[in-house]
Amino acid sequence: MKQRIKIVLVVLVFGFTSCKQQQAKSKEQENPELTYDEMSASKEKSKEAFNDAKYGMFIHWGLYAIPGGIWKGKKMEELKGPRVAEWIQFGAEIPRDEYAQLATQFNPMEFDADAIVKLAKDAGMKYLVITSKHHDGFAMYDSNVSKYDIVDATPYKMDVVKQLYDACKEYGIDFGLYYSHNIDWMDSNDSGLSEYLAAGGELHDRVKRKAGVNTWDPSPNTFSEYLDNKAYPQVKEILTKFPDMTTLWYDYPHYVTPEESLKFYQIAYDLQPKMLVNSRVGNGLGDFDIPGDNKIPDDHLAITKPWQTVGTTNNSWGYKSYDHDWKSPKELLFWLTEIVSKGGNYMLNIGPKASGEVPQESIENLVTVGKWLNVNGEAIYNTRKWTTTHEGPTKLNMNGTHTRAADGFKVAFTPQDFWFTQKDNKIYAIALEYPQSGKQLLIESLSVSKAEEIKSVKMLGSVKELTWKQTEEGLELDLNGSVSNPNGYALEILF
Ligand code: FHN
Repeated sequence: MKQRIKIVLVVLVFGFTSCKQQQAKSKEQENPELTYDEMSASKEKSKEAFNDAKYGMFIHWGLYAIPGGIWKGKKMEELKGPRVAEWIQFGAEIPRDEYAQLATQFNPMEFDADAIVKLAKDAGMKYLVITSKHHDGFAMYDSNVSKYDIVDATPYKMDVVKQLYDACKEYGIDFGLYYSHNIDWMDSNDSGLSEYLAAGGELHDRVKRKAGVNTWDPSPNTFSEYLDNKAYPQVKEILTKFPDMTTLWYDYPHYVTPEESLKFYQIAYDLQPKMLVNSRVGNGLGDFDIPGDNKIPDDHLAITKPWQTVGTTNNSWGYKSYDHDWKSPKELLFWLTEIVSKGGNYMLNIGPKASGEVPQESIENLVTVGKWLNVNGEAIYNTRKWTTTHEGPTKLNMNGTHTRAADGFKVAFTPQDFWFTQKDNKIYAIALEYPQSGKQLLIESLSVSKAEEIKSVKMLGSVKELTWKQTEEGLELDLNGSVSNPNGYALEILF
């Protein structure tokens, strides 16, 4: 009898153990520790949607809109560091307590989230990303991690990020957030520069200049304490408060370690596994690349990830009261078509004033581009790059915010300038200028030897018949006076 009880006990213990192991295994199978590559590879559907969207709104808004680029009579150009207005605390070396006093003046009663999201829609933009916390460390949402935020520290007392999130959900615009994870002039001490150097970080120019580092009034805590007590918890809270995001846009990762970059990526994946994280999470990670601010890559064929150019409507991200160098609709259309013809996304920024109003010039130019997209959007959205990106005499190299600000934009496109995109059995040829009436056009990239046999050619938004012939020289074309939009047109070429 004893022997039988013993056997039963052994069977029971074995059964219990293996059941536990099975549970553990199934739990493990449910949440296996994925590698970074596996996490990123699991987002293919989101990457395709990103590549379809093509065009979005960036919003830089914070306490820096109050000075608007001028501090105690000095303009950004008279201060150290970048000329962009959101860097004013760095440029003027404003002590943390003095800068934080700006919060007591921040009361943007003109802010209208619905109007901004409707502007994005009217502009033809498919997504929106706003700064939840920029380098100054001030949160534009109601943070439970830090009271240095728009609800707890200002007379306005409302959460503008939540208002925009809700408006995006209502009007069908995808929502994303920007978060400055490395640089925080209020709480990140030296932003990890000393750890970076101690770990043998490369002593390149930016490091030598201590770029972005609060050297004038650093917080007393360590950088690790900043990460553990502010950055990681705030990223978790924004991904929890705003649970349906398409992108998380980290920025300026110059002193974070590979382990820290991976942790910021992992936090995002754990909370919103379908959401894309940009490459400025740092150290080579990220689901989509950022070639640079106001920079269109020439080596786009070498970019293996989805990519996005971010641009300004004038030459500053944050509101800069005296920067009136607004990009015209024609210039903005150039940026969009050049970027999309190379297979990229364009995220174009607005910098609301301290009042919450969007500069009128931004609104007008974005709406004009939106009217062009109303007619020609089929040549932009959901397309992919073709074998040729551009044909014609106007070659431009857009190489950064500073150079665009210095050089201006005095470009005259010609009717012979064409940018190309493709979708299924269609090629689109986009032109920003019409030919003189009666003037024939020749699109050499569409010759019989360079392209398949063309079945039809039409101008989007026009019902007028075009006269065309495909020859060894190219596609010979007469628009017969067709006009679809004053800022240019798109041809749909069917094969
Ligand atoms: O330093 C920031 C800057 O203020 C702005 O946010 C841009 C936007 O891409 N990112 C950093 C500079 O590249």
